[in-house]
Amino acid sequence: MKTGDKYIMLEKYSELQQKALDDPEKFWGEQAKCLEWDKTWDKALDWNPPYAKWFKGGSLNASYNCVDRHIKGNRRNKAAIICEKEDGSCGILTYYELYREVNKFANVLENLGVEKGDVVTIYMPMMTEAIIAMLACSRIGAIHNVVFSGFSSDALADRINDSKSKILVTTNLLYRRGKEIDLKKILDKALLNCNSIKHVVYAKRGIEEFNLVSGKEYFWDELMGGAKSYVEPVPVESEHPLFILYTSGTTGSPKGVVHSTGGYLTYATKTMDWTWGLNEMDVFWCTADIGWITGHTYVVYGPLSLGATIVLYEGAIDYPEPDRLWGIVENHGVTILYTAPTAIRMLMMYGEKWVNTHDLSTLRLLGSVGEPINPRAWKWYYKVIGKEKCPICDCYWQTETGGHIIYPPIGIQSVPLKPGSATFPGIGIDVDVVDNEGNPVDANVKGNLIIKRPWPGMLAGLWNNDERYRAAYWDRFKNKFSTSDYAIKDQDGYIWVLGRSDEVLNVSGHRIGTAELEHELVSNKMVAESAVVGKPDDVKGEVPVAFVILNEKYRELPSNEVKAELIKHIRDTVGPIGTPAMIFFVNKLPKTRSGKIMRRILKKLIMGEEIGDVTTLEDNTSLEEVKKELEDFK
Ligand code: 6R9
Repeated sequence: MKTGDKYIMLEKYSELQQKALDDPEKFWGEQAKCLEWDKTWDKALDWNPPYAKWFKGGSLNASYNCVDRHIKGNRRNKAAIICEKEDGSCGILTYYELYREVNKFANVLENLGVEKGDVVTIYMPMMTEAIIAMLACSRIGAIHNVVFSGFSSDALADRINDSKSKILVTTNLLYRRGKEIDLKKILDKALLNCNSIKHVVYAKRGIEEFNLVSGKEYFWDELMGGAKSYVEPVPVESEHPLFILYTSGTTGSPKGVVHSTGGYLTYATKTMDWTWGLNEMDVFWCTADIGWITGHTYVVYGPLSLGATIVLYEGAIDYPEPDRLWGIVENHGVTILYTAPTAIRMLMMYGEKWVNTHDLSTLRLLGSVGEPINPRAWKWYYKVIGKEKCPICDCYWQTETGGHIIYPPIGIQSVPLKPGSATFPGIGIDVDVVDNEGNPVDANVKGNLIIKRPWPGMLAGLWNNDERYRAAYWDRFKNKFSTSDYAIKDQDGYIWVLGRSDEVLNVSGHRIGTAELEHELVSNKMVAESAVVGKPDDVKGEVPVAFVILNEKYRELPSNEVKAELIKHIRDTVGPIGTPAMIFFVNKLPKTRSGKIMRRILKKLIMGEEIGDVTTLEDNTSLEEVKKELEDFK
């Protein structure tokens, strides 16, 4: 590897990478020994494109690997989870305590009739019970389906129905910015449309009493009171699904990404180690919500499999004051902080004075994930937070990849960093940047980021949707994995991820399909047609902007009222993260002659850029109209 005229000596990384790519089966077979297996596999990789079976013939249990094996040794009384709530209250769960809770809740699930292969939906904020429920599912071979607690009733109902989930584990209240949010109301509405749900378990909070449907709904505490303290972990086949996690796609409804037990857990554990090089003194804080993949891999499975101490914080990171996050780092002695560029930009906006009242000297590594980090935020993070002593680990990956796939392997050796680049392909990850025909592009030329061979963390499939699995990831580049991201490889081999090449927005690091938002907008009786595009935003990275054609009879209504109604509608159907930052009313949308909305043009108009070639446009008046709306807005 070369940088300018200096050669970068990444011997350890290069050596491992060579081994991994020369003989992947042997390499990954050796890596999988980081876990305890009930039965060793017959074959490390069975690749039948586009399906990979990792560690075929082997069996293991994820909860055993995340709790039982630690309590047998020195980590028995080590803090597993330091949990802090927004009101300042704080608790610690040791590995032994976590073990007991997981066992008891596994028994609760058994008593409710949950069996291996059943789907359990978990709709909870960052409370320890959510992690306990996840691990309890894996203990008995049930498949968890965590739904982000900020999602609306419709989004929750869709995910329950698509996964045919039998059980819902949840709570009645959310605490956010000093307020109590009534989750029960959202749940009641969702449950009206969820026939597969047989039982609901509420980890009740607050003083408000509420009635339960007898024989169907229960309180967590009551069930735990009568539960057995030990449940034998069920060894499952390596390919057995550990979880489903829904994520936005280019078209239609969200996709149920399925991750297997053996491959996923091996990859989560190894990338955790290769990225951060954890030691027993570390306090690891990944601020991602467990409703996203980052929460699955780097709040729960990666750290707990390695026996680390994690911080779990439920609340806003700038509440009650803008220094909340820094206070948590100081109070718990966080050594590794892993957060998103959107959070960094927001905290940067508040200014250094909020940082400098805190002792952040425990920090040794700083992570970034969710979107490309802009150099200004990178430098602030590096200088003001890390005091130029902590490397920035910019980790690129996706729900589908299970763990980091482009990241600086700092756990192995130090790496010269370039602000804005996630550096090199991860160990065992064979990436390339190619043109639309699949031919590699030259250095510094933008292309599509693909992965040329399987890796253990890759998704096992889409829940009950093989056709979509092939179409979304494997067809375009003939059995090579398409990430749907644009990237550049520079002259030194550094990869720069530039953003999505499809119709998916990245709002505060969260994926939202424009198709999903458009679908919900037109489900409102006032809307005839809509087009949603992303607009760059200083803090959130990107925000949705909607162009809407109203049905005739609603056109005379005051536009502010209609806007408010549509925003409410999106909040109710998609959730607050989908809220359009702007809504424009038009009579026509720019379309191709074949009737496809030209979002590319709308985007350019919003950005004030040259529109370029519009020969395929059906009718120019639509453009003039959109331009006028935007002008009026200014
Ligand atoms: C982990 C996660 C995936 C999309 C991905 C890409 C963007 C994530 C990034 C990044 C540049 C990084 N992305 N990390 N882009 N640099 N370090 O966020 O998963 O929610 O599935 O989103 O996020 O566009 O395709 P997910």
